[in-house]
Amino acid sequence: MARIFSGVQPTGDLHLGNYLGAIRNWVRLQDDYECLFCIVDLHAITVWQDPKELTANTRSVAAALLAAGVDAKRHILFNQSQVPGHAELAWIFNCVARLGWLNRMTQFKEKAGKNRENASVGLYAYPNLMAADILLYKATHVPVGDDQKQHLELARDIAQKFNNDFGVDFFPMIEPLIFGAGTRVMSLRDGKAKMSKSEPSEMSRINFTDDADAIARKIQKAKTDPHPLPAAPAEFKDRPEAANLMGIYAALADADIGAVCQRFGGKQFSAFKKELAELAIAKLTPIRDEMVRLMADPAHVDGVLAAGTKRARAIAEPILAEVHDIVGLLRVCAPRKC
Ligand code: AQP
Repeated sequence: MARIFSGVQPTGDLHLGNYLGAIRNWVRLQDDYECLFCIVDLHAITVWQDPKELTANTRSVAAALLAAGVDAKRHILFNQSQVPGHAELAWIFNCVARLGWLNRMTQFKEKAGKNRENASVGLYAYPNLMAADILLYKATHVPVGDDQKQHLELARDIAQKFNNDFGVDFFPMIEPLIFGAGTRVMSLRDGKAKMSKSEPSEMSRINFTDDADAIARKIQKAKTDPHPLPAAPAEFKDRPEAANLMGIYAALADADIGAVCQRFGGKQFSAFKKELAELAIAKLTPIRDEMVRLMADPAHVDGVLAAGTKRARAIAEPILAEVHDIVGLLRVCAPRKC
């Protein structure tokens, strides 16, 4: 079975964008791939995280993933910092990747903003850590959203350069798994901005933790435009909010966007929002209820992560030991636990 590595940052509550763009697809991949699902806490700290919140978010993201259908018995669920091999391989990749490659990364430019001098070195080197996440397990497939495509290309370049530099055929070429509908969910307050955990307005996103009332309220208050709904996707131009809400409906209903436009085209937003809210509540509240149940037992969630960590380390250790040998790092002690 081909191996998949997927990551999510514990930077806040998971939201509908994470669900439709990533997690729902991860769950669907579980029958066809051997999966490593990683809560990437080392990536999270590339921007400031309150330590207590980071710990709490790591647990709640684990609970959310389990509630959404991640099967931690068949697959591996763990948090990145517990497998030190990630940071170690990332350092080796810091020495393989070229500055010019990182300088081209658009996400760094977006996240660092105008005050680039004040961004952390970790934020700049983030793509090298992402390459290490994947290659530490010799994963061959990575489910990615549009926003991560450039980082994945870089991971491929790093694998290739490592193999060339050391004259080995060690790291596999990574293939992206790109999904269709629902890959990019936008803010409920601004159809041009991505739905995001770190956006200050709670009204911009539907969280996994939202109950039925909160979901209905957020959809009811979602930004719209004054026109009736488009009857075809071709009419989405200059109507980002309509495109977003109808796209969310299509993704939640597993329906074709054209069919959704045909059904609601010409109707008012108010009637459509009612149906969208009902659908979102039907799909999301069972996940929320299960998440609440899991969060009431943090020791159980920690236990799941501990078991996953053990299994992740068991895969990573021999791969990292081979990397040491290839690079020529003298091993004078018995292979240590990574
Ligand atoms: N709005 C979105 N639409 C579709 N997919 C999304 N993802 C995130 N937001 C959307 C996908 O979810 C996976 C995990 O993302 P992440 O938490 O690791 O990082 P992110 O993309 O930076 O997510 P956020 O919510 O925007 O977090 P912050 O605010 O902390 O930066 C990824 O596969 C991502 O594509």
